[in-house]
Amino acid sequence: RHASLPVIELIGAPTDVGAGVRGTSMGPAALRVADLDTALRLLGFHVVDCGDLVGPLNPRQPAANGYRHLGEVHAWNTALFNAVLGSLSRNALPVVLGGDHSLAIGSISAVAQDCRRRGKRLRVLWLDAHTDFNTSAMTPSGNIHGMPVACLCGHGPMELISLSDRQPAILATEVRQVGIRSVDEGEKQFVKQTGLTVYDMRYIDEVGMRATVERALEGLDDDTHLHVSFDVDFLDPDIAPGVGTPVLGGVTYREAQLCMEMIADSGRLGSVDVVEINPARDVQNRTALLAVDLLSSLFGKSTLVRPTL
Ligand code: 4U7
Ligand code: MN
Ligand code: MN
Ligand code: MN
Repeated sequence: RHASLPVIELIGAPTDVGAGVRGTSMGPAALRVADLDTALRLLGFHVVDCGDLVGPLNPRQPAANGYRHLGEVHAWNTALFNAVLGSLSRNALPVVLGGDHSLAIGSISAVAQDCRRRGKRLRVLWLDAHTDFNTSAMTPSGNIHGMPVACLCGHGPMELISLSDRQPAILATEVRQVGIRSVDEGEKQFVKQTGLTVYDMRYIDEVGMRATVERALEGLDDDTHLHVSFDVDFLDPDIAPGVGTPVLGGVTYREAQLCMEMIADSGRLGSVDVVEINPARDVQNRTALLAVDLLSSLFGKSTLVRPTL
């Protein structure tokens, strides 16, 4: 192990209460079976598996006031907020193993609070097929995993927007979204109105992944904490079938590798969510294995010593 590398703490959050399709609660186990800890240790990191958080079961209820399972989502996020804040206070690098994407409310609320305490700037890189910017007024499903970015920006129920010491937890200007290809009608208007920076699939098609990630990481300085929220439905469902909400036309294997390698090269990575893996929809744990492969690149594995471009 290298003394200069941070300790990586794996925090399992086996929940699917924020999703429409059940099964992401098996995500942490799938990532462990795919040997995430070993992959990161091979890169020289000291890895501590903190095990799984405990929270309420899925009550399988319909939406009430525009939200499904608000109380359960709140309970999981409170536990995760405390776990991530603890990890950051130990100067570790937390990797949240989801679980559905509603977990990003707790993890990023904690990251934002820690940044304020340290006087650091924050950049959130949101890798996803979806913008996750719905509110109760516009959600077509009531599923809170479609709402975390809105909640973090202060648009959501009181219990989810007030986890951290400030409201809103983050500013929309701190977020960059990459890989987007499914945005609901009302959500689209709200994204535009808010001025959220979205690099959608068409943008990637037109300028390429290299220029896209360059722009998404533009302006990072030595004092910026970079949080990567990696929803595996960012990837094309042909290579990542084990997700609850697959959308055609996603990021290819090579594009994803380049994206992860460029983030690693920035040297600013401070925390990660890997969410929405659904082993019940997967084929031979392919999606978790792919996620581990990509997380290795995110943490600095590179295949070649390459010439300067
Ligand atoms: B994910 C959806 F309607 N937008 O709100 C919704 F299409 O965390 C999907 O990105 C949300 O996987 C997907 O229910 C949430 C739907
Ligand atoms: Mn292992
Ligand atoms: Mn998502
Ligand atoms: Mn998604």
